[in-house]
Amino acid sequence: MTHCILIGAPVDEGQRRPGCLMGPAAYRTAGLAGTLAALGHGVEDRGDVRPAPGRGESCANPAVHHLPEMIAWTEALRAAAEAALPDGMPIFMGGDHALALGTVAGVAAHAARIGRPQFVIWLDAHSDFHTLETTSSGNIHGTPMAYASGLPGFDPFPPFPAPIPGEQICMFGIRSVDPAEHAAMQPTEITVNDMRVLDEQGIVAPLRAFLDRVSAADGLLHVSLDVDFLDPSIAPAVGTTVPGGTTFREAHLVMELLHESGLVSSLDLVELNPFLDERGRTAKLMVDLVGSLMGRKVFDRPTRSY
Ligand code: 6HN
Ligand code: MN
Ligand code: MN
Ligand code: MN
Repeated sequence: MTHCILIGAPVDEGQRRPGCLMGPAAYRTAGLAGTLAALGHGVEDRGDVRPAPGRGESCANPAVHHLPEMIAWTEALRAAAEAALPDGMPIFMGGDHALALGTVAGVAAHAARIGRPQFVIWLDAHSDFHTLETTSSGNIHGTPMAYASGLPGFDPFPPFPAPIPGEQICMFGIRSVDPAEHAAMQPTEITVNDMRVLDEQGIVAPLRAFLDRVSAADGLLHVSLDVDFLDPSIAPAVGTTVPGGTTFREAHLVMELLHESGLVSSLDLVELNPFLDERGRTAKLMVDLVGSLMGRKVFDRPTRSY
């Protein structure tokens, strides 16, 4: 059984539609702790992270929004991740996806400290591969994967502690990539399983191929789950809906396979905007997906061993 450490990350400054700051409260209301406890896990809620005040940093791109606040969040969340990892599996309850600048920095620093490779699985409609220089929306939630890859263009931020090689990053569900992100990803070895790949091959083969690599390398695996990975028809509570997302069963299957792998060491739940939800259905679906990730299954059957 896993010691699950819930960490609220009410980040709202990575985009412009207020509401993600209510995410941690929505996950608590939807019963995340009880779901984990019912599966036999230990649960500790460390409350919400509070960043220091911003220090007024600026950058050359005038579009960039809430830069000082996001630097402060990045520092605070990195510290929270590093503090939690020796004790158990942190589950970061967002908050918009800009929180991943901090959480992924923290997990990468921890992995480097203990001498294991850090892998990342990015479940998202978007590649989130802008830098502060290329973003035209100026929304920092569109940047965490470029930061984690060690790209230049993040000058006012602390340097990313241990940049994650592209071979250790796998994206699923992708269906909205801006031209500058596309260009920046070209030279990398990141595996981009866009919706076309999932339509053609299904989700099982590409996911197992990646999990086999994590396992062979004795890696740690960070999962970053953006609500917009899911089709908007089942998950309306997100500010950046894109049609053509994963179905209810595809999403659960991803979670079930991740559980079966035994490889997941940390988790982000991001972009839930409870203000846009319909009677809590998106929050409840996200909690149910965490249930599948943490071992809930309909029927016990022999599982694949990694
Ligand atoms: N997310 N590429 C768009 C932008 O504004 O940079 C959308 C970003 C979405 C961010 O998925 O967390
Ligand atoms: Mn704002
Ligand atoms: Mn995202
Ligand atoms: Mn997204």
